[in-house]
Amino acid sequence: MRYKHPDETRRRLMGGAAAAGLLAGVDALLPVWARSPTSAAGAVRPPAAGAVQFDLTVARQRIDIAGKSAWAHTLNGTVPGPLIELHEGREALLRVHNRLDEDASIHWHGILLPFELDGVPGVTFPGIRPGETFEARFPVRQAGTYWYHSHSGLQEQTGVYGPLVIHPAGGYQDAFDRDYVVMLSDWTFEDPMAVLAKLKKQSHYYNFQETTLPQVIAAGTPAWRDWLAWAGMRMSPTDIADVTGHTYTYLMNGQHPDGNWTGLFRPGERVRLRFINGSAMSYFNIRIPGLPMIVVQADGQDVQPVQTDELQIAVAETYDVIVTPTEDRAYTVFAESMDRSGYARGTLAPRAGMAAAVPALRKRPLRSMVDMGMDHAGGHGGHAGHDGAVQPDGSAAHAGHGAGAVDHAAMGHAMPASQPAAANHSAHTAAAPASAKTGRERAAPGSVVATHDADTHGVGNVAVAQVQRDRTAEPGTGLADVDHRVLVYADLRSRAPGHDARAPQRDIELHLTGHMERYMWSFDGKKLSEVTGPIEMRHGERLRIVLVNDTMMEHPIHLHGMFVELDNGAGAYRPRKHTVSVKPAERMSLLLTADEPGRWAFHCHLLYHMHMGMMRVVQVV
Ligand SMILES: [Cu+2]
Repeated sequence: MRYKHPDETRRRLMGGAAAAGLLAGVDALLPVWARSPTSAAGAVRPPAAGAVQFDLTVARQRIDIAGKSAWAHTLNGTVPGPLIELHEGREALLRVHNRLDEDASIHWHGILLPFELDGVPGVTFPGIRPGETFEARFPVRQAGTYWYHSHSGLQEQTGVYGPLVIHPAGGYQDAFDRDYVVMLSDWTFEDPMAVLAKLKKQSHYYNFQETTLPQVIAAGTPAWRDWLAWAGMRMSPTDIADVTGHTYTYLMNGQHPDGNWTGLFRPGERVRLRFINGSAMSYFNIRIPGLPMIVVQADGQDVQPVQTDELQIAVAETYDVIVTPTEDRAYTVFAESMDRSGYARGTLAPRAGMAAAVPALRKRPLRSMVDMGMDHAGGHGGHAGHDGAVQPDGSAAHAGHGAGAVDHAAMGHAMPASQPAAANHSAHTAAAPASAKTGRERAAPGSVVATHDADTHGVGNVAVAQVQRDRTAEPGTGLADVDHRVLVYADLRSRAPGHDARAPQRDIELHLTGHMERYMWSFDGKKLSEVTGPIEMRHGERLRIVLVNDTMMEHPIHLHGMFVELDNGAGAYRPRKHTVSVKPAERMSLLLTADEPGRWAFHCHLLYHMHMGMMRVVQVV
C-alpha cells in the first residue's frame, strides 16, 4: 500500500528552499546547539566557582518552523529552547522569565531537586505569573541526558521544551569523540485546543488510516467478524496514535525532515547521540541504516552497553547511544513515528550538505489480540496451560462492565487479518525474539501473569485487560517482525546495582484506564479532579508500584522527583527510569524507594491524556 505523506506540500516547499540554498536562513532561527555542527557537550567546563546559571525567557512570537511561519511559544526566541548544560556536584541556578500574557512554568524532567522547584502548577507551586521570574537554585546530584518543558496547559505542544545535559563529576565512562543532542518533537500548525476538541468530538479524527466498513465487507466474512469484535471494544486495530502525521510535522532538533539536521564526524570517530523524545504525543522508532547503535544510557541513567539496530523511544524518554561510522559517507538518522504516518530525519556525515537514502515508511502496524488483553487462545473455552495462572472462565469475572462491556468469549478468534494467528503459546513466544537476538534470555515473554478482578473502574473506563502480561521482553508496536535487532526493556541493565536491596513493604496497584470514544483518560477510572487526595508514601518506604494497562494503547507513565526501578528481570541491576512505557494489557512492576519528600506529579506523558486527567499527585511524608 502506498502511503501518501500528509504534508507533501510542505515537503515540496522545504525541498525548494533546500535547492535554493536558503536553509542557512532557516538554520539561523534554531538554537545554537541545533545548528552548530557539534554541540558543546563533553567539551564544556563549569565556571571556576559559583552556580552554573541559565536564563530562559518564555515568549509568544511568530517564527519559521516546519517549513512555514507560525505563532509559537519560544524559549529565548527558538523552538526547541537552548541546551542547558549542568555539572554534577555543582550548583545550578535556572531562571525562567515569563513574557507571556498567561501563566507559565518549566518542569525539569528527570531532575532530582527540592519539590518546590519542580515546576508543576497546582502541585508544587502556583505557576509563574505574567512578567514574573521563577528561580530554581539547587545542588546537582546526578548526571545524564534530560530535558525540560512547560507544565502549563498545552504550551508544551506549541514549543516550550528543550534539552538538558548534566556532565558527570568523574568524567565519562564511555569514550566518545563527538556529542550531539538529537531532540525529537511533533509540531502542529493547528491550535492544540482545537486538536483536543476534535479528539473529544471524534477520537479517531486523525486516524484516517482506520479500516472502513466497506473495506471490511470486501475482505470477506472472517474480517467482518473481526471488525464487529473490535467495534465492541470501541477500538480499531489501527488505533496506534491519537494524533498523527495528518496534522503533525515531526522535527529533529527543530528541523523539518527536508531541513536535514546534520551531525558531522570523521570516519572512525565514536559519536554519542543523545536521543530525547520531546513530543507531545508521538512515539518514534529510531534506526540508522548501516550503523549499529550501542545503547549506554536510558533516561539519563547509565546502562550496561547493549548493541541494537533499532529502538523505540516513548514520549519523554531519553536514550544515549554511541555509533562508530567508519565509512566516508552519509548515514540517515531515521525516526519513524510509531504509527508510521510520518518521520523525523537527520544525517550523520563527514561533510555538510551530504545525504543518504531515506527509508520508506513501513507498513502500518496493527493492534493484536494480546494488545486487547485477550488470552491469545481465547475462545477455546479452557485457558489452562498458560502457566496455570489464567482462570478457567475469564468472562465470568467481567459481568457488568457497563456500556463498554464486551463478551470476551464471543470474540473467539477475532484477530486483525494481517496479524499471524497465534494459535498456541509457542507461536507467541516465537514472535518476540528480541531478547534472543541480543543474547539475553528471560522467561517466556508475554506470559500471562495475572487476570483482572471484577473492578471495572467506572464510567471513565471502557475495557479491562482480561489477562495481563509482563511485556518487558517484547518489542514495541510494529517491531515484532523486523529483520534486525530491536531494543526491548528486558535488555536494559543498570551499570551499578541498586542501592536499596530491601523487599517492598507495600504494593500500590494502579490501572491505566480510558474511554477511547469519549476521549477520557484516567487512572483507576478516575480523573485527577475526581480523586480526593494524593497517593501517600512514607519517607524512606520501599514500595512496589504495579501498573496495569487496561487500554489498548501504550502510555508513557512519568513519576516526578524520583527514579523507579523497572522490574525487568535484571535483579539488582534493574534499570532506573523516570518514564516507563506500559504496553497494552501489560502488567508492569516497578520498585521505588520513596526518598524524596514532597508532592510530586505522577502522570501519563501523552500531553492530551494528562490534560484529560490521567494524573495523580504522590505525596512523600
Ligand atoms: Cu496516556
